[in-house]
Amino acid sequence: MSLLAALHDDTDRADAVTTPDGALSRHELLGQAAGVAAEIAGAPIVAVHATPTRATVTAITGALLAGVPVVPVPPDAGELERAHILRDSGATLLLSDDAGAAGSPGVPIMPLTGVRPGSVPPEPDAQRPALVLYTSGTTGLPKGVVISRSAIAADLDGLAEIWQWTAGDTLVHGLPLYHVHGLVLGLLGPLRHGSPLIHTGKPTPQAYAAAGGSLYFGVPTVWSRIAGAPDAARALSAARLLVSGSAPLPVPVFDTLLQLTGQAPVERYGMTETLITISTRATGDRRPGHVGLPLPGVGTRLVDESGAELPADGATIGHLQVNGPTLLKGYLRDGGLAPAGLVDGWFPTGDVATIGADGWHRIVGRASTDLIKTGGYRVGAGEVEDTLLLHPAVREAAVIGTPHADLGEQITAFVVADPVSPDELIQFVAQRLAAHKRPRVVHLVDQLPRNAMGKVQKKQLTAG
Ligand code: MCA
Ligand code: AMP
Repeated sequence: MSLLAALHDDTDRADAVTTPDGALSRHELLGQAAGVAAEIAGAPIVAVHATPTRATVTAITGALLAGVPVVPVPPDAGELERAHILRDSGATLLLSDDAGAAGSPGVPIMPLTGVRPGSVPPEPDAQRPALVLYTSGTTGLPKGVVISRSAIAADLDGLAEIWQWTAGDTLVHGLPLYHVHGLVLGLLGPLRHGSPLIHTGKPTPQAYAAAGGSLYFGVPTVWSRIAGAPDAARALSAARLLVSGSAPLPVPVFDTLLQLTGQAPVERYGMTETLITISTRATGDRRPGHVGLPLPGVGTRLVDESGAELPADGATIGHLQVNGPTLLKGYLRDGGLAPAGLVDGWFPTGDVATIGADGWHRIVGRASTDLIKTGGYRVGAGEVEDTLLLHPAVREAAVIGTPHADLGEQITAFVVADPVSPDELIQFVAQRLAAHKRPRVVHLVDQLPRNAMGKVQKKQLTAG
């Protein structure tokens, strides 16, 4: 079956994808995307300026039809981050109709206006890379995660099975089209399963309420804002499934949504490197604070620091590892494919969890304090620290996530510096990295707490 199976039934002239700038039927999307595919055929990899627009949807779809891997570039990526993504990925073209898109030397911008509809090329090999998604590690610049077409197909089919996701659904979300959540589930899902997509632009409670869908995706910050807008929440009562993921859904938000909409949210867990691996089902239990059972074909286990397997007794906390058909092919490094970091075929997620005797999973948190989740975005402390250190006044920097009612965690920086204002440092980071990576709070301090080895003691910063 082709990756974007439902798209190939282009007899349907109804709107398949609606973005804030207009709608595309399957017929229009397939024709225009096939035209893009013809233009870029043979390119090693293309970048797409990933705004929630018809042009972005057409560009990504065209590259997938052509079998050319796509690297989506966040539209708000600062200059440092954009240059890194374009250079590191080896992209030879940046597809965009947006006047605000910026290429870089050697990466010209290819507009889509004027591309003529084409005929659909043969389906590329399922093992080919489909996407290269840049995501933060604990240190250094973001890494390109290489995701195959077969991993995406397996994940979307698993989700269709357990969520009873069909062409009869209308999916609504307002998530960015450059991460797994908004792009793989939120765009490729509808193109595979045939459910129309309504992208709301900014995911406000009012936009979700007005969209009238059956299936809604959101990160916990989105659901928390909806829970705080009772009229909007009540308008979602008629939906079939409200799905939350990308970060822990606070129990009070779960409870308020249940109370206002009459239905408990479906929680699911995943990573850029593994796609979605664990989820609550459409039928059966939904338990606050729990993410449910592995997807069909996915294995999970808990291990201790030495790698020894731990019991699934609902109480023992261990490092979560996953395996199955949805794992990454590897990381992009030096123009080639570097190993995926599997341990005996298992991917170490970096999350700590419990698994009950009944197979239910609870994500307890992350093993490292150096990966922060803010508004559902994964941000590496090291990348923000390295950027702060580029400022001439900054001598030392330590970045942590601190609890935040709306965002889950907020980025908080502790900085030793010559005279400089916190605001200048926040703007300095915002210019270089994506907007959500800038610290919300900068504490100027005389020194950072260090141990005898000179290593910064971040736990003491949290306490302070
Ligand atoms: C942000 N702002 C700031 C600062 N930071 N202003 C001053 N100082 C700062 N430090 C600005 C923003 O630019 C924005 O301005 C305004 O403050 C509000 O920002 P914010 O509070 O962040 O809210 P928001 O812009 O409304 O965004 C909330 C959001 C967003 C819509 C929930 O965080 C989001 O789209 N999250 C989704 C992330 C996601 O898709 N993750 C999936 C990863 P202005 O209003 O002017 O713009 S994939 C994944 O995790 C796995 C696979 C999985 O399981 O899904
Ligand atoms: P990313 O690679 O940006 O997709 O981030 C993946 C990380 O998000 C995981 O390793 C988890 O820490 C976190 N995450 C995703 N979904 C959930 C969830 N439902 N509950 C708790 N944490 C989650």
